[in-house]
Amino acid sequence: MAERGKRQTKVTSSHWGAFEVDVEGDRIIATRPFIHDPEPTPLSDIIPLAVHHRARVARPSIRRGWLDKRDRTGRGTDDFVELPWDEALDIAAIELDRVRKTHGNEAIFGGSYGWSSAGRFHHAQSQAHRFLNCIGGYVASFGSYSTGCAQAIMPHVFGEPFLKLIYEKQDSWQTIHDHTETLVMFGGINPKNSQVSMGGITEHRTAGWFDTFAEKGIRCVNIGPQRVDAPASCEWISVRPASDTALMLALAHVIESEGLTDKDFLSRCTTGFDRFLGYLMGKDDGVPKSPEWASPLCGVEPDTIRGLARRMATTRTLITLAWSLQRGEHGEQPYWMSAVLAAMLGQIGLPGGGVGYGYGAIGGIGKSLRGMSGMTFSQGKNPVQKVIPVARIGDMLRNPGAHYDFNGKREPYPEIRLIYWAGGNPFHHHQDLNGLHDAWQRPETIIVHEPWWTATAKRADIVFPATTPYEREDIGRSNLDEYLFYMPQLIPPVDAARDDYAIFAGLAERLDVGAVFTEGRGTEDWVRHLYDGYRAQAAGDGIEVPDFETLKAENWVQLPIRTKGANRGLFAPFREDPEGAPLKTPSGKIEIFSETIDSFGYLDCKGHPIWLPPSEWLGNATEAAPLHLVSPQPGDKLHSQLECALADVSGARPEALVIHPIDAQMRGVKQGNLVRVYNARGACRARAAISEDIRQGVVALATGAWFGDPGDNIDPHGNPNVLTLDVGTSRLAQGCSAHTALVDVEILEL
Ligand SMILES: Nc1nc2c(c(=O)[nH]1)N[C@H]1C(S)=C(S)[C@@H](COP(=O)(O)OP(=O)(O)OC[C@H]3O[C@@H](n4cnc5c(=O)[nH]c(N)nc54)[C@H](O)[C@@H]3O)O[C@H]1N2
Ligand SMILES: Nc1nc2c(c(=O)[nH]1)N[C@H]1C(S)=C(S)[C@@H](COP(=O)(O)OP(=O)(O)OC[C@H]3O[C@@H](n4cnc5c(=O)[nH]c(N)nc54)[C@H](O)[C@@H]3O)O[C@H]1N2
Ligand SMILES: [Mo]
Repeated sequence: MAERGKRQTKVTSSHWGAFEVDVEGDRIIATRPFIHDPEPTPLSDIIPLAVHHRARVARPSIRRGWLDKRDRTGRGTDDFVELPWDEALDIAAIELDRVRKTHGNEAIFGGSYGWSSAGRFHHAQSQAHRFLNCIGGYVASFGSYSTGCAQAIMPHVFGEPFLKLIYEKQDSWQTIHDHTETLVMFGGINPKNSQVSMGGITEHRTAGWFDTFAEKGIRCVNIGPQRVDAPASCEWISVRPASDTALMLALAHVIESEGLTDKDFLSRCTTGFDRFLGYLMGKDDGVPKSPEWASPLCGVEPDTIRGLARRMATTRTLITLAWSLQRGEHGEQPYWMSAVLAAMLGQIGLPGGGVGYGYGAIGGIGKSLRGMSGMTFSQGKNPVQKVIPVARIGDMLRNPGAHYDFNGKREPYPEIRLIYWAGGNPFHHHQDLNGLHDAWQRPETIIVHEPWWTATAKRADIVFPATTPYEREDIGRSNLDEYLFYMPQLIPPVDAARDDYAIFAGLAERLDVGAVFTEGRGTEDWVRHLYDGYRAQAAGDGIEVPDFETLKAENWVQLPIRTKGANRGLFAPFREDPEGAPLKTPSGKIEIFSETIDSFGYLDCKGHPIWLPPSEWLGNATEAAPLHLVSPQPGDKLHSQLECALADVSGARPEALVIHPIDAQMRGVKQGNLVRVYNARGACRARAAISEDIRQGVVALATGAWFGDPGDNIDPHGNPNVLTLDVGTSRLAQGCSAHTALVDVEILEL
């Protein structure tokens, strides 16, 4: 920690990369890019303002109505009473004890989804899970908002957990550079999103790779509603959101009709093509899925589809999908269909060919690194078996006891009395926030740890102020990064903030499980303990990492794990010998038809991929809601993090709404005008950003603006989740449907 008045500089890590921090006394005064980052991001620039911002939660705070009479109705409107730590912890511990003794631990929801901050020990969600496990368990959540749908569907197709597939088994950038001739990117590959990677990303390189692709003449085609989803050197095929499956079917139809299907690959490495073929060619339903059929659905000319299909079949082609495609109703279909299309091209398992997911989503994907053992804080075992799909929280709160389908199972929702959240902002990340606000009134108690007064903290009953990473020591390390950081404590905790660990240790002690939770270790002991375990495992892997003291002194080291980039992936051995190296699917092959999924009998996810329009898209746009809203990740921050300080910057809020010139003109909207974006679920303010880089009929509003207060009939800062639809992607995956929403826009003020 810095001495008062003395300036010092250290490096720390974050989900968006490493950066230097200047500290003077108790304050962070500036940040600068890390010297070894070729494409540093500006995301850290706001940290000095955010860390010392007036929106920090200063002291433990309890909502007055809850404190006085356990009232549930004032969430988000009541004021808070600040209490000393001991008193607030006593109250929370007594409440946790009451709920578990009266209703059982199945009444506690502790999914606690969210990115919180980088750092291996102070990972808020892991801390929360470990604590709740120590006191008898909690209802957990499955999957993520990022890839929840893919996590359910793709194991049926490829037989591997989706996360394993994308983090360990995909071609590296180097392999793509060396072998790919045509890169077909559904939803683009955007350096803007590659700024972040969970756990850290030190060398940003996505834009640089695209420069080398352009130099080499690799044809890169961005297929989606926004030109800016890929670097400027790429071609753009503008499509309607949610129509990718129709377009992929048409590509498949051309390939099959023109005799370009790799029948040998299909027969050796896949199962069920014959059952899919009847649907594709229209033998089953009388509707051939031809370019002429797809064109009015996706908005792409038949000739463009034909030309692309031929090119894909005659060059080494890698199909990539943004994760956004599965973050919409029926998101299972484009994901599954992309695998079928790639299988028909017969290039799965060849370097630079086949299909890959999320190259532009997370900066770490595609790096050429040797796998290494992780460094994780043990969460213990959860005695409660109940797990809900992560994005079904609103449903769960609204419908206790009601049955829901999920991946072949049918289960009742638990009745939740207490919600515990540390490290996430559901009033940023969930869909239909007005609906969530109503559902949120049902539980008896809501406990939140937060550094800032987010919309979620404001809607809690008990708020514990948490430290930020700059106020505690930790280790920074991600499996997708080749650097290792000692993250020093740079400043003392702001106001009365405590580490999540210390807060949970205080509660655990009061609930008589203090020693179980802490194992007798303080923070420093834990950090060393985790590090020593990691170092020993690394030695076992033949990788030398410095001892703790050396790392601490050096602040960061580059690990010797970079590989030449020849990543042969999961599918190379399988393609060579499908019998000898089978996939872990029931058939051992890529499942174009899945008997398992078929046996579930779901109408919204059948035995093979099909075209299923979502409930809101341009194909059924109405006069009241004629525009499709996509809500991508923000370029200036990570989700809703540090937003309080960004919002102070003059002109920065409300958030920008990207709108096509014709759509703007039809509404009399000019560049920079304040607009109201609305539908039947809600309304928000936004600032018009008129651009030809978006398809006509589509508007884009990035996520992350802080959701306003209850009673606002218009969300002031521009949070798209007042407009989005809170339905599962299907009964199979129940992922979130954030990109499914029709809206209208009107001018608010001239
Ligand atoms: N419309 C729409 N909605 C979306 C998406 C979309 O594409 N469109 N994307 C979805 C996706 S993919 C995701 S991943 C989610 C992201 O949703 P979240 O992960 O919930 O978003 P964050 O803003 O990162 O929330 C993290 C919170 O943790 C707090 N925090 C940071 N460090 C600490 C700490 O050490 N301790 C504690 N206790 N708290 C800490 C931060 O202040 C912040 O409030 O949003 C989803 N929502
Ligand atoms: N700077 C920054 N980077 C981030 C994050 C952040 O908050 N800030 N969040 C990170 C997280 S948690 C995640 S999960 C990833 C998400 O990564 P992605 O899911 O890949 O990213 P999105 O920004 O949701 O969407 C990318 C683009 O997809 C397009 N799109 C939307 N719907 C469709 C569709 O139906 N079809 C097609 N073809 N295109 C469509 C939109 O134009 C959008 O701009 O990003 C990560 N990267
Ligand atoms: Mo995400």
